[in-house]
Amino acid sequence: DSEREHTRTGMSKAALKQDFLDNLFYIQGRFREVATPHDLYMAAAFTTRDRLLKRWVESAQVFKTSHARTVCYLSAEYLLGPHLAGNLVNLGITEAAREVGEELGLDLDAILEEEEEPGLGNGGLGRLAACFMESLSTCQIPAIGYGIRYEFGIFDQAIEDGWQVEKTDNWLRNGNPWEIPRPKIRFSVGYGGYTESYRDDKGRSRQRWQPSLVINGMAYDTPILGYGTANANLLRLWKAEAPASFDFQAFNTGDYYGAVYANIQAETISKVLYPNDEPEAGKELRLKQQYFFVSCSMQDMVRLHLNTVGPLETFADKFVAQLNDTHPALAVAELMRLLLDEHVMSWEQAWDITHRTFCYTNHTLLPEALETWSVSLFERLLPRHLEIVYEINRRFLDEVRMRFLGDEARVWRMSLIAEGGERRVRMANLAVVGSRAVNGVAELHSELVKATLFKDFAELWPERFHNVTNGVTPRRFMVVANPRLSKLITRTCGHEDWIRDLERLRELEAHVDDAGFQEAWRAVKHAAKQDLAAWMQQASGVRLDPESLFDVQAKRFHEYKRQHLKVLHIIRCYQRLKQGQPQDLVPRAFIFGGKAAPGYFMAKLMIKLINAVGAVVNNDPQVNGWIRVAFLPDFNVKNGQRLYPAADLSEQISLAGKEASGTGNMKFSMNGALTIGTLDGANVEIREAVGAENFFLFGMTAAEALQRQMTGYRPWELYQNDPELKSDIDLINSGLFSHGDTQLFRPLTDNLVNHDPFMVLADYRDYLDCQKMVSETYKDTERWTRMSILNVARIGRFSSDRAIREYAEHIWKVTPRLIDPAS
Ligand code: 26Y
Repeated sequence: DSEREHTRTGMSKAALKQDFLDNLFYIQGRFREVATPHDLYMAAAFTTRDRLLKRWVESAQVFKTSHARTVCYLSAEYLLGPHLAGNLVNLGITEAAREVGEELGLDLDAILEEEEEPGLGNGGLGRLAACFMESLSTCQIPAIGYGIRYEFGIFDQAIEDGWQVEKTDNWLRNGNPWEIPRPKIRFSVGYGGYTESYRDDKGRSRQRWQPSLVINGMAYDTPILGYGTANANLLRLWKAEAPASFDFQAFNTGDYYGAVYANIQAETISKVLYPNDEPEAGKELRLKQQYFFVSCSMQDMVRLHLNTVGPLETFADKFVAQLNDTHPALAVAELMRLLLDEHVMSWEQAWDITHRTFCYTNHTLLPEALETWSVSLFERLLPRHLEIVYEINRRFLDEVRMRFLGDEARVWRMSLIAEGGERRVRMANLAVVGSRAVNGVAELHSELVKATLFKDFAELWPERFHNVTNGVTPRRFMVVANPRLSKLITRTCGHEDWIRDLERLRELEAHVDDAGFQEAWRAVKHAAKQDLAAWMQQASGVRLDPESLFDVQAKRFHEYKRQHLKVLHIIRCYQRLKQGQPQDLVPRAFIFGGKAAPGYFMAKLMIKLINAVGAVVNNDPQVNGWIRVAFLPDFNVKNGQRLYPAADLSEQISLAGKEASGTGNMKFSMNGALTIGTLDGANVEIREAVGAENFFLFGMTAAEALQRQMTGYRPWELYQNDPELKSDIDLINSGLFSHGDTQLFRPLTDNLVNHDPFMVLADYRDYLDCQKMVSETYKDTERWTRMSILNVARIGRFSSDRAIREYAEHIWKVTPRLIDPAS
């Protein structure tokens, strides 16, 4: 009835309040006086969801009836972060919700704090997928995100005695109000068994796969709303389960335990996110996960096409599928299998469709991070897919041979199968061969992709290679994370349009010399620093002084990201202070956040070192007014949102050529932090955009680093010849930070002095000099403020809306499809 309709979808405070109370009553079974904070959160979430569903269902109807070309984003990770605050912003009802809360005696911020974030990703790649889903909706492009509904996401990080300790992330424990289970959207996924030839009813010889194990994937749908639009797209995540019929056989033979065990085995597949951001050789379960979600997704796309458009000949006109790194690259072989074996197409036609469907984004050049699977494992799990990969390879290598006569070395390098030693399937090569477009994630990275990793492929198919520089959504990383800054910007520009058109931040430039605006700008930053200080005190026990420079490095722990370079800087500051030379210093808080892969020993040792240095520095009254070291435990999306607004300085100090893009660099800069960074990834473009004079640049270029590596890099000579560097490293080994244990950090220091694969020592001196400049600049408050304002004013390019528009135009060839908000 229309009364009810209004309550569930109306945007007035009265409607919101009524729906909130209804949901509290009818879904949570509670009245206001006995509701727990969790009940209140659930009621708020359902009230918000009601409004999402209206937009989502209408979007789905329009997309279906208009046969809209649709982007399918295939990603093993979505690092979504909390839904509620983002959805309130995108619906434009944050203030209304706050006021309704006040009328009911409730604090909206406390309710928002209740949400357990879905951490279905490791870091940059997973968060990028989440930003892209939001921007796809904002840009009104029909899209489906496909992935895995991990029961346990990225582990929660605790710090005990300075070490990282991993705790399971039981994010579904209290229920997930944002997802809609779809028990009728289920697909079977096979593993193992054998393939056989047979003759079909027309007498043609065909191949078919008889798997030895079949499990089910069930869809769980989450609506993703755009900002200020009625467009909502679909995030469809698959949960693995045993087929219902599975247990019968076992029951008949009396094997009750076996039947239940089989169930558990099937469910294992979507149980947990692998917490690594580099492949571990031979992880069978990971290959099973990849095939699981890829198979469900491709079957779903085929089903949708048959239900709406019709014959599969036009599949690639209806869909474009974006491979988020090689993790879903099996989709190429799976679509081929579906078209060949299930839909009886010729190889030529199946390949034409498949190849026109896929595009692939590369996120790394690090050779150790490139996925390969041993042929024997691949064959055991996916025998039919291996046949298909071999056939793709055979035809592809013939093309290479024809084009480069007699160049067998090239054929060897480009093959989908690595030979020599254990034979392995190269997923990156499969992704390139199976896609019509390949892109890197920043200009430098995309150039290096063509010049190094895929050099042979770029020579064969130059037109296939693109760049799309990453971006992040300003809704989450400005409006949600930093309401004070957002309000100041809106007040200063006189409109809110910058939120959907981030280039309009440029209008701030007109105010950069306005003393009153500068003052307000500083007040916003100061308030954020106070908030962070208050939170850090209880989260880590470290007291931070909001007057000091907040110097932040927050990202996954990795040697290439060089958190240890930052540590050497801290130790240098400490030694200078102990020697009574604080002239060129300003009071600083060194703040770190980030998780290490549980099996990455060196990264975990870096975390321990930071906490060990912190324990000494923070307890030394002689330096206490000057420097502090804080480790923010459990860096995730929610905690990131606390961090970005409070940073004065953003550390982007990877060895040039190693960080594909980086996206934290953008989030910091959007919130008015200045960057100290190398010419790596998107740093290069950020510096160009904000102006070289507003960016602290140091270090070798990618070319210089390469050059130096080739001409023989000898870190021990640097160590011997720079007395300050030597004394910093020696201080670590002295046992000062380890209660006299001179061996604890040896693996780290020995590696630096003897190998230093990421050339920390080579950039040490330049980094310290650059940090001196940072301190001097910070002393000039007005200059710093101007630089900070200009960073924000010129960061508009790095909105994920811009990135999505580039993909849409150059790669996907899709156009927006407006959903009428009034319908
Ligand atoms: C193979 C598997 C274990 C695996 C899982 C996750 C491998 C890699 C990853 C994650 C990679 C990742 O996060 N890469 C980052 O992608 C960002 C988005 O493009 C870039 O900004 C960043 O430079 C890159 O390191």
